[in-house]
Amino acid sequence: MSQEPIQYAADLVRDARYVVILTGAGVSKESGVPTFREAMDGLWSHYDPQQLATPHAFRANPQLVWEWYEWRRSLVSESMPNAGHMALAQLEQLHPGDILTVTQNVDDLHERAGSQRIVHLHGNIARNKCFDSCQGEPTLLDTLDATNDSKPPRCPYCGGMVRPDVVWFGETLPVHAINRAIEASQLCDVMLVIGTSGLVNPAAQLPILAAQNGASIIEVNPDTTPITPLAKVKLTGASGELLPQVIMALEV
Ligand code: BV8
Ligand code: ZN
Repeated sequence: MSQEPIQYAADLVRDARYVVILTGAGVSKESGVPTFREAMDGLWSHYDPQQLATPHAFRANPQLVWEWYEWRRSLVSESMPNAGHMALAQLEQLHPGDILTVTQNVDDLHERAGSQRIVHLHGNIARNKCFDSCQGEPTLLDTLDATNDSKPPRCPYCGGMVRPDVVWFGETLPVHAINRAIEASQLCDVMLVIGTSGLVNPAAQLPILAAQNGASIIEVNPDTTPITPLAKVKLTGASGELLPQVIMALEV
């Protein structure tokens, strides 16, 4: 890619008081974690993720949904942060002003890359909770009864089904997370929008909110998305290749 858009993006970030980094599944793709719409390869290819990631699907076929998450968890645990995650963690260190990473991803790759100021809009695939929130919402379960090999496992408090602590379609996002993301989107001068198809709401509204409040949108994505028309700078390509170039241009 020509250096021009890279340098322009770096200049916008350097001059910003408040930077929000909004990421989607694309930022984890080079770590070997399939993007959400690709998370259905092989044995899952005949399922639609939007049909599986719902409370309805879990009630109808708890073992199938549980095994899909077990498969995705194994991919996440075998993966490592890629150069894109590392560049974003470095940006958090380098940037003198406010900076916040708002992720739609349910993996912990931003944390493992060293980013510290992170909001997870859609939960965390590695965490489990009681499907019936029997001790309150969320009833997090950090230890499961290893002797009980039922799929899904059973809640130690109420015997109900255990589910992953992620936000399914048709479920509301954690109030604290979405409120913090909305406030940051209204206040930021620059929003880096990385690796998201911009199809899932309410996350997809955040770049619109930022632009309405005068922020410059920088999109990093090999494809065109509904967010592209809002972008002051479009870096077309893989985040693992482009983000390190932006960081290098920052230091110029
Ligand atoms: C809500 C956790 C209020 C689970 C996820 C009808 C009925 C009910 C609801 C709705 C409805 N119509 C609309 C809705 C709202 C619905 C919605 O938006 N649906 C859309 C899809 C039509 N949203 C909700 O239900 C939300 N809740 O609205 O509550 C409510 C309540 C009741 C009724 C109505 C409203 C909850 C949404 C959260 C869903 N949970 N994840 C799990 O992971 O299993 S969303 C899931 O999609 C992932 O979190 C993922 O991050 C997210 C978005 O996808 P992306 O991250 O963008 O990933 P994707 O694969 O799509 O794209 C990857 C991108 O990366 C691509 O652009 C690609 O080009 C790019 N890329 C590829 N390689 C690279 C790259 N980029 C950079 N570098 C690369 N190397
Ligand atoms: Zn319970």
